[in-house]
Amino acid sequence: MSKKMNMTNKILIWMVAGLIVGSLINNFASDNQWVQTYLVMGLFHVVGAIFISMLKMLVVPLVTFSLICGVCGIGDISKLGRVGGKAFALFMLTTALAISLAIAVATFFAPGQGFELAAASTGSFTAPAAPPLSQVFIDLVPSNPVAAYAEGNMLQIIFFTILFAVCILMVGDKGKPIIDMSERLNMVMMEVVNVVMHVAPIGVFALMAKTFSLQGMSMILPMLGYFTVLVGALILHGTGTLMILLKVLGRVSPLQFLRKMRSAQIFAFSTSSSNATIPITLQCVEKRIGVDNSTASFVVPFGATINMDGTAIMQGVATVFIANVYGIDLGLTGYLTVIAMSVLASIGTAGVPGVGLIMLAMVFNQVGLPVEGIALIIGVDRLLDMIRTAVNITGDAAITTIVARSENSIDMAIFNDPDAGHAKD
Ligand code: DAS
Repeated sequence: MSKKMNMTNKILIWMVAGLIVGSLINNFASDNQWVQTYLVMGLFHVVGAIFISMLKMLVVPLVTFSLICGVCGIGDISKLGRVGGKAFALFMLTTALAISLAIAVATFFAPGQGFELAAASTGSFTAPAAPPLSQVFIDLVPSNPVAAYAEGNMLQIIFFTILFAVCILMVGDKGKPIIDMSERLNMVMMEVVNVVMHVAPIGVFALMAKTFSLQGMSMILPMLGYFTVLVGALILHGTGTLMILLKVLGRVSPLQFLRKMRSAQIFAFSTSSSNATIPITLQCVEKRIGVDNSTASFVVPFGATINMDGTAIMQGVATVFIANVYGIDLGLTGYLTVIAMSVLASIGTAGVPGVGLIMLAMVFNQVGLPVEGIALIIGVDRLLDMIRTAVNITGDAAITTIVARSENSIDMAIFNDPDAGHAKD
């Protein structure tokens, strides 16, 4: 273990400090105008927003250069198809397992039965128009790649960058300078990630302090049944299903994997954004777990965009909860529809804060549940979004590891070294 406290533990301590400070403010200074204006919505909000922008700033250049290196590193197009096919199949499998587990657990504990609607804070929720599935597939292809990069449209960026990188391979030696340049640019971008990691403790502190200042625990009380069942299902999936798949299919130690994924999970928890966490997930998967760039650069951004096990679990539990609250019996067909819709909905939505609620509206529309029921759970969703985003990126990294293992593109010496790839302090 390195003598100086490693960056992950430093970030963890600052995260807990932010949680404590935020909870104290919520309990003792929630009506203090000065604290709310200058500390919570001033200092904490500004520092947290700057930190999230710094993370988002990394995503497009890092994914682009990393993906070009990765695809060109894979070399043959058939392997690219194999890696993509394995990753996609595993993403769909784990999402379906996640929501099935969620529905089973929620049906067993039946949150929402005998629920006093008046007790809960019913905010308002108007579902944004969800794109039809056909449009999701049409939108995969960027009509203007520059706009896709400018807007950070991850699926379109992945589509165009892979096509561009495959064509670099096809031009043979003429493409070599582009590959060399991309490798250098990718190295620089990974160094930029290290620089950003140095401000992470402050950024995570500010995000946590603001969230817990505003989001008091009292909001949870009327929703305790929903909250505990959902957190229980998330923990079951994150430390159960995913770890069993990692052990059986990946043939690696689940405990060692979780130990190596801590910093990415802390970032995901603090930012509630799989997309913003991509640079950290990539760094963990490559430098701490030992997955080759050729696999990690493709599967990690792909997963951050289409693989959301934690979100699927929220959709499963929320569906059972709202059906119970409104006394609606969905029946087996209804739940099978929920499972299918949730898996498909996750493909077309990006990993950003709150996207789970938009997908939930799509699912409710499909099975005839009242979309306004989402207003019941909106009060506790911010905290739950943090936990399910950490599960989302854990699933992305676990599947990247499984695929890398099956392609012999993981350095097990790095995986087994507890200190490998610690972010430079
Ligand atoms: N915050 C989303 C993510 O980034 C997950 C969600 O909203 O459910 O993965």
